[in-house]
Amino acid sequence: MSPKKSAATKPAGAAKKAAGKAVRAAEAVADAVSLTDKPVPGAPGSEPPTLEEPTAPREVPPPKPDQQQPTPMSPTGAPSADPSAANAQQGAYLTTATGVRIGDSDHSLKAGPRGPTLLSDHHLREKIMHFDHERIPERVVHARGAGAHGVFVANGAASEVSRAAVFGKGVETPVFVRFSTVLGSRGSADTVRDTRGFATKFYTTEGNWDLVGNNIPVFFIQDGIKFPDVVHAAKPHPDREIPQAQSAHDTFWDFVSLHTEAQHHTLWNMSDRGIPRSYRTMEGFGVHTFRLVDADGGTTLVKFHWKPRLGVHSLVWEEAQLLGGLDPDFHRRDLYDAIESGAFPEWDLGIQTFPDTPDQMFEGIDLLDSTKLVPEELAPVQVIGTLTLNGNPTNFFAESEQVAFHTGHLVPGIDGTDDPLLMARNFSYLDTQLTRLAGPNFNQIPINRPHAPVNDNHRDGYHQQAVHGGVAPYGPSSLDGGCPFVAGADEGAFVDVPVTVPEASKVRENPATYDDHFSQARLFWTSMTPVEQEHIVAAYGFELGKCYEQAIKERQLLALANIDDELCARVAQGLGLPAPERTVHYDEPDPSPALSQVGETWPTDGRTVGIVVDPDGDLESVARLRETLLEAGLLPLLVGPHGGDLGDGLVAQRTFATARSVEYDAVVVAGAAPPAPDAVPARDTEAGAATDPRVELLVEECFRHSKAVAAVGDGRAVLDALGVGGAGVTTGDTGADVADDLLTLLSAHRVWERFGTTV
Ligand code: HDE
Repeated sequence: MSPKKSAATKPAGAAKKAAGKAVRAAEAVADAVSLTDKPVPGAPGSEPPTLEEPTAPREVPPPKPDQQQPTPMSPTGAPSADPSAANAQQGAYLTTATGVRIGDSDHSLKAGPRGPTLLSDHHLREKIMHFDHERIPERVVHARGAGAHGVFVANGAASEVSRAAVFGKGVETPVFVRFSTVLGSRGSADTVRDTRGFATKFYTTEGNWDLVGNNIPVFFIQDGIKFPDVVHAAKPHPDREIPQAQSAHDTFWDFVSLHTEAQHHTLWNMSDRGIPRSYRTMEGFGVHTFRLVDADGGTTLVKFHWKPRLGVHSLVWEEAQLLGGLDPDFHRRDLYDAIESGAFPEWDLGIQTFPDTPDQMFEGIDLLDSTKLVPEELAPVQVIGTLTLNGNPTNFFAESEQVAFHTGHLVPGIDGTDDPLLMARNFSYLDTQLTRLAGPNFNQIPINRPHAPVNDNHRDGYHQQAVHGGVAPYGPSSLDGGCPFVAGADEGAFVDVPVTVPEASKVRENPATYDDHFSQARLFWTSMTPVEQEHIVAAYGFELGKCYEQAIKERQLLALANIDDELCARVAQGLGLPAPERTVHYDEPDPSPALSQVGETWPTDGRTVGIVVDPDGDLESVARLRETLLEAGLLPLLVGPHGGDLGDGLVAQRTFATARSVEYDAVVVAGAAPPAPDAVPARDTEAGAATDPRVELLVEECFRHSKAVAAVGDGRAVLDALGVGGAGVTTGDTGADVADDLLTLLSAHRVWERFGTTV
């Protein structure tokens, strides 16, 4: 059964049940368990700072409870004796890099207070030298990302088709996952329209397995030799270096309109999949077809899918754009905060299985063509285990930046196929780390160290961490007792599958099946609901509208005509251009309803709710609502006219000045707060206005973005004044009256009816 369906049926009821349960809990609330003091995620350190500068030497504070470090392993894969502090700084005193205590790090050594700085100041030179080299080259693609620690627990279902230990029933494997955007630089915004990376390193007992996937199941190109082309086209223009982290520019559309095999992936990018709500609400895909090998050497072709337990959800375009400025760290913050507050993100890992036939085709779909997906209706996704992310990194650079993934990191029982895209990747990922991580020993960096014994006969090189014994790192050898020895299949060796390669000539040529560039793009388009189609039309309108060259827009319209005439006509209309005729003909594909994001309900864990508070209003109702939402696993944030104490022990986490709608999945107006003193008279308020205009903006934006809106008590007057009502708006006397509705609305992610299209 499709996990989408099974997950959907469960949460639908579950969300309601949770809501009811939460309200009952809140009714009983007050004096019993108080969650009021539950910390809001995001504290910068594990201890609150003192007002005065601390001067008494003391040990380094521990990491925050939500943070994990790479498991301490030796560079050669042996468990390290020293636990959590193994990699962290030591002792109470500031030292040089070689451990000598330092008495002054604020003044350089000079010949007198006004004299020249002396070259003999080693501490100055070492400090500056290290600082000068703190940066390493960012990834050429996927530079912007964020990672987390977690665990993968297999349910045993894949053991039938793969001998990999990681798939054994109940086997728990530590993992590190890194999510990323593709195009932007390391400091670019999280919410740009782009494909997202979803890379997982499994530290299995048989060595590391990396599943380096994306949140979109198809890719722009069929052959890896085109990768530099598509990336050069999508990156900022080489002359002006603009635009940053965008596909809305001429070179991108120039390439994809000429290289039409990119049209399917591009359509996914133009859909809501290109602007995820959260990393936690993205699917992940291995994209290529892989080959699993069972204990008897039997093989099965598979595609890997990550299914988020919270469902697949997206931003709307205006939110994505606003967030780019208001909170460029939106996705990484969401991930870290969810983990810190215990709303651990979860995904089921699933496989679609296909017989390993000589032609490597399934139902007419070429399994070696990464521009094609296999609809779940034809090959259901079978769940083989669950991933839970439960630890934030302790140090971004050491972990998320230095983690090195590689498609060639496979373990016995999991193998690749001859997909020419995958084969180029197998070269590329090794090669790129050589410069990015400065040498061949990157697997000895703590986050990359395997949790399996390493005995590789590789020696020396930059930053060698191991102290290898012996004299015979070669084979055959008789010195060192002939160690190390190669293993047989029954001793856990990775055995290459003897796949038959058909007799052929060496050619630079694609198979004929690769010529179909449009049928699956159409499949995706016809699988979308009207509201999703509307978003796609708007996205093309925006992106092509940003192009300078008319010819490029016209050429892309030709491609759209071959996907769908209505899509083409609507985009053309927005551009003020005629819609061309279709030129490519193919069999009408069956839609795949599993590709749509709309129409189900999902758990609401970790969803953010802004509660606008009037300090002179009903604070008891606010306190109860906050506890109800916390009980239900959400993150309520109180928005007050000022920071600090709002009365009755309630503390503002946001103010009218710092809050903006895009941070919240829903908003509750729990009082009619008049304009705060910091509302700028000329811009923000009119004399005598009843409500702070920033609160009005908050409500209006939430409404426009089809989010749940609630008002309680005097807050109802604010909604009335704004004319906000109808579907997805819930009101009541107190917080308890709206809590159930709010959770039900949030479980559908958005108030889809409000978009004005037939869902
Ligand atoms: Fe990548 N890709 N890629 N890629 N890719 C990199 O490796 C490359 C492709 C993906 O969080 C680089 O370590 C080539 C498909 C992710 O560290 C580089 C080709 C898919 C990440 C590279 C592809 C991906 C990368 C840059 C075409 C989805 C981020 C830095 C043949 C299935 C991993 C690095 C992380 C990163 C090359 C195509 C996913 C340059 C040549 C298809 C998630 O090696």
